[in-house]
Amino acid sequence: KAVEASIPEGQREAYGQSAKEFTTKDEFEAEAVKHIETTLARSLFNCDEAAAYAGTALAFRDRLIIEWNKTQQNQTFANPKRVYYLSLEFLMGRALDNAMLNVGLKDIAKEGLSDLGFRMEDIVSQERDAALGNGGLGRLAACFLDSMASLNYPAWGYGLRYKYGIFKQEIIDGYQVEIPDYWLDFNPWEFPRHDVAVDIQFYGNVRKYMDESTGKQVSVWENGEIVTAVAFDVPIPGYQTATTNNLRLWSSKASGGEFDFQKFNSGDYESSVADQQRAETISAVLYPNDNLDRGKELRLKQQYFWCAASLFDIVRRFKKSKKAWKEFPSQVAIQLNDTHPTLAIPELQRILVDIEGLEWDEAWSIVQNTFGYTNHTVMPEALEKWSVPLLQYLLPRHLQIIYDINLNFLQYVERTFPKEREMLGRVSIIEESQPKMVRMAYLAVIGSHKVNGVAELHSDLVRTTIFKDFVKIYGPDKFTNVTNGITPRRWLHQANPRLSDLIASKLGGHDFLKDLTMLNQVEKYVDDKAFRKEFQEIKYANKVRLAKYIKDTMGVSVNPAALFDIQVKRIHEYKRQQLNIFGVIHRYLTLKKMSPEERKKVTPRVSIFGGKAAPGYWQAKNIIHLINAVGKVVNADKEIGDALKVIFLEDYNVSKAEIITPASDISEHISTAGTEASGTSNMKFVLNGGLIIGTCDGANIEITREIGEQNIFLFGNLAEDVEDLRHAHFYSEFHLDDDLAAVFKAIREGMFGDAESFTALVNSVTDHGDYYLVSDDFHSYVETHKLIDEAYQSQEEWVTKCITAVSRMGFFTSDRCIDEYAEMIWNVEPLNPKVNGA
Ligand code: F58
Repeated sequence: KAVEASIPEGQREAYGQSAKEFTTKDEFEAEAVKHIETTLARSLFNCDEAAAYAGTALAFRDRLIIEWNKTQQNQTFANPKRVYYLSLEFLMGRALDNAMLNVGLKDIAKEGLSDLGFRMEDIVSQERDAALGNGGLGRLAACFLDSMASLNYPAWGYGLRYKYGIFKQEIIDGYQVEIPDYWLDFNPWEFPRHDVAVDIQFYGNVRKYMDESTGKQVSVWENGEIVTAVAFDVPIPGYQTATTNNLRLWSSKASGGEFDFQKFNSGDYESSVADQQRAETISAVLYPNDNLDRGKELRLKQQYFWCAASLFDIVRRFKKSKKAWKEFPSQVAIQLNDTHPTLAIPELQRILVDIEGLEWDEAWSIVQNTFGYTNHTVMPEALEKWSVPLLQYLLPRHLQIIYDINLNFLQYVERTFPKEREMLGRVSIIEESQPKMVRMAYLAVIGSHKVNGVAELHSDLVRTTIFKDFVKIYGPDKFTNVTNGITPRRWLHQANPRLSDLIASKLGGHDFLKDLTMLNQVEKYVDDKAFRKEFQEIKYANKVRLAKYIKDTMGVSVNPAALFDIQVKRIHEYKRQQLNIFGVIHRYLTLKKMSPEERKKVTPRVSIFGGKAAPGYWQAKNIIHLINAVGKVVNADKEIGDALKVIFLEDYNVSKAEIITPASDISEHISTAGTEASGTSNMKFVLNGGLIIGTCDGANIEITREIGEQNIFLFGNLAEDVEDLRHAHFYSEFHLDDDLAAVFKAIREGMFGDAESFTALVNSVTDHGDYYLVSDDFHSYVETHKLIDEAYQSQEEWVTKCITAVSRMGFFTSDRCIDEYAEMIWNVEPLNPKVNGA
């Protein structure tokens, strides 16, 4: 009814019968062919795989956009409270396979493509990854979008449309080389909205005056430079639901058109083009650092540009409803994915006070009730700070607002804790350094009503370390935990269809993909012979697929019957790929000492690594170099043969993860205790029937609790002991583990080529305090790998562990996360996609 009434009379009849959706193979083929022949202007006679991909993608895009329109209409009419997920990163990967599975038409498309002479795998792999993220944080945002749509939450993602995503990695002579990732030459999944454009201001000055009519002080931010934000919308289909949500990405362009014609006509070509390029630079590249804050001006510009455009959009949507401002937090929940969008806090305060004329306190209460903040790290080098002079220059009004927020906050603290004056300096948003710095995490805490960590241990550390004083000030309830999760649609059903189908065959269909706790019913089959056999065959087939990929891309043959030991994630000292490769060297030295007979008894291994190092992170690049150098020697050693192979997979990304994850026997999650906030690949590997070796860190702890201690290989020192150990390295005698000393000796003697290039890596342990406790944990790491070798020898026990573990992974779906956020932080409810006749 509501829909009807709002449609102009003449258009009512047409409503609902406009665009048609294909449902059969023939209809799909017709749509795909139409796109190939018209949209692409290609003849079917020279339709190659790229064209077939494009035709298929465009056919599915049409379908999605029809659902998208209905969803948005439905949300407009129902006008429920919405969630806005602000993330500077969305690591989406490929969209076609996901779209086909979510709308339930992959089989139809497969038959249709086969009619046209194509294989589904070849077509799907034509697509470039949308790689607008670095690692876990960006991928989490992508899983959350999938879950929010699948659970019918009225939710939008807001991000930046980088022209260049995370760089492509090539390995040349064992070294990482970065290649720009220009991914937009054909991207059928975005819809430019040239009509949705917002002007964003930078620089300038603040003028204050007294408004005679109201008697109020008014601040005007003026004389700035304007850059325009243009919206690009990406449809996010839910799994088996009509809900198709929106991811809105902002692209920057010069305001007032392509370039300044005034300047152009007066002969000043260069500066007119330069202005245009300067504007476009804002959304040009994703910063490739993970867990490191570098404080670059362009990064701050990106942050403000995206926050301001998103808030303008959100506020505009709210104002259409004509509700009173105090209703804002009952209509809008904004989640800050780490501190990167923290400028949204002073920006909303600015909109409410300077533009809408609200009183400071009323505005501030709206702000606090609107935002929630998710923290992803307690490591000091990753906590964002911006220099006061830079903020003063780029965003003068925001700096004033931040100072006012800080003043009010410190006055409150002083009143409440009059005897603890030394606390004021500790909790101030402004760090009294030279230059002064704005601590973004503190601003995020103060401007939000809830703060959460991403795994239990991490959330405890958040409460007891970086935000300890704030727990005292606000009470413990403001700080909470939402343990991370992953979408089982992509990370099981799409990446490992055979395992998904095996589970479905026992659970009466694929409903478990929407309620992952149903997996617990799989445990009944742990002793079922046929089930076990099929489970093992699937794992083997997935290993064969990865072995083929390794052969095709690197020319190295690996034995799929060997134990596949995988560590794929960003390269970082805290994640300790160096511990892994030192362990591999130790294994190699041990094998070399054995007789051929002895060697035959050892469980053969393939050690597989993958991951990118930030371009400026020299030590991480040394780790990559060492892994490749070791691989070169070991893989060529005839004496060793299949007993050990060492592989570094180039350019690890989401689509490669979909091939790699289902193929592990063991995967490594071995960060120094207390450093990995959660980790999410640990969940993906276990869900795909692999076991893990890990430290007591992040979500490993909860995975252990769920799947049982006997089904995981834990080792190493505990978080609570890390500080003392580090202290002891400097103030007591440093003892280097004996086996590790032998490894270092081999490296220094040049066993893996130019010893000098590995000096810094070795010295970080021997001479520079071993900050990441590699030596402290080495012995228990090596011993635990021995247990793994033994356990793998008994395949019967091994498969029991794997099946049991899979069946107990229900907790780690991102659907559970989203329900927790919705209930505990956002106070939003799902919206039935079928109401209002949509
Ligand atoms: C990751 N953070 C955590 N940050 O390291 C990981 O434990 C966690 O599982 C994941 O978030 C999801 O909660 C992470 O990926 C970044 O990459 C930032 C990128 C921008 C600069 C600062 C680090």
